Amino acid sequence: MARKPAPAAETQSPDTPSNVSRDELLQYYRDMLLIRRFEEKAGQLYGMGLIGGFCHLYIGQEAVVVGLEATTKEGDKRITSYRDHGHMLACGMEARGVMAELTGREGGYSKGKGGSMHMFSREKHFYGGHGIVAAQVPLGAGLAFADKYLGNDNVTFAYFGDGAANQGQVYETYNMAMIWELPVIFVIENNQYAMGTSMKRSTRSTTLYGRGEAFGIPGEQVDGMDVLAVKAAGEKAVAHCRAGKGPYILEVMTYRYRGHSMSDPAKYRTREEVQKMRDERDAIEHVRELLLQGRHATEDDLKAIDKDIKDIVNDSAEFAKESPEPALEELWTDIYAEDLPQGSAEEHA
Ligand SMILES: Cc1ncc(C[n+]2csc(CCOP(=O)(O)OP(=O)(O)O)c2C)c(N)n1
Ligand SMILES: [Mg+2]
Repeated sequence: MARKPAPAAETQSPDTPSNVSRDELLQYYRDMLLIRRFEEKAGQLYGMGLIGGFCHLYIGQEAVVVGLEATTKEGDKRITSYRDHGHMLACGMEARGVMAELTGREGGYSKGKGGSMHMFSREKHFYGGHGIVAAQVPLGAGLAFADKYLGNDNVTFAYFGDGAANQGQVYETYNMAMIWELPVIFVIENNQYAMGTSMKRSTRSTTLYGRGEAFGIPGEQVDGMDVLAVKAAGEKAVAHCRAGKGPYILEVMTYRYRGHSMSDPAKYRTREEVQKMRDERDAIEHVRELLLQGRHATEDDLKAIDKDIKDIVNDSAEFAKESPEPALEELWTDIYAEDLPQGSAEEHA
């Protein structure tokens, strides 16, 4: 493969950073592969008519969320857009529950009523899943505000795209987040396209993280096809936020291999462009090479992982197919909150 091939050696390959353990690399390989295989399966189920509505796959971007999740601790929060299945799997939500939600079944995280773009897990501190471009950015700042108010050291990751970065509410949020020194990391997943519009057509300033300067928010650009680079940058951002220094911006340079959604004619880029990224910059292939060249794993070890992942994904698809559709009465549930924390709305009126 085209990433500078390192010679096979008895000792660790020169391409393998010395501060990364074998277990860590294997974990990243597993986590990224789970997302990729899950998304491939979701694509198949969509093709079979088992998934309705919109479905935005994360294939190609796996290293972003896996690298950043590796920097989190219990209590940290995450919120993202409609391209959300990878984020759910990476924070530990069950493949079964995500797949069943995609197919609109009772066993799904939103009991089959939310679908691909609207899933949540209070237990894993995953706050969606949002279909309105950039809507999750102010909500993410709100989550961080809650943690600051409660006086803990949790951090919120608010993920959004390069297209969303042109929304006005992002900058209103930047201003308030900085004024209040909120512990929020704004993660711009710059995959170079907003639906069918390339960054080159829509944006003259190409360093999106640099826009934080106007508000006094530090940030940096990161290679999002390198999970280790993402993790290293994430650690820096997390340390900044946990130390109470306010928000941080990470612009993670990545690429999606599939269409914007399943109904994308993809006329805005060439097949060659996509193939080149897959061949030369694939994040999973990168870790695979580090594992093999560093002699951390054999082809057979990796095959065993591939099989495990395939089993998890196939099981999730079977579960999704067998789970019933939600009962009609479910239409009337989950509309209003039933247990309001610390007093009701009337008390505060
Ligand atoms: C407020 C709003 N405007 C337009 C849309 C339609 N829309 C959905 S996704 C999208 C592109 C967003 O691109 P980007 O932020 O780069 O995220 P990506 O899809 O690349 O992950 C648009 C315009 C929407 N959902 N919400
Ligand atoms: Mg984009």
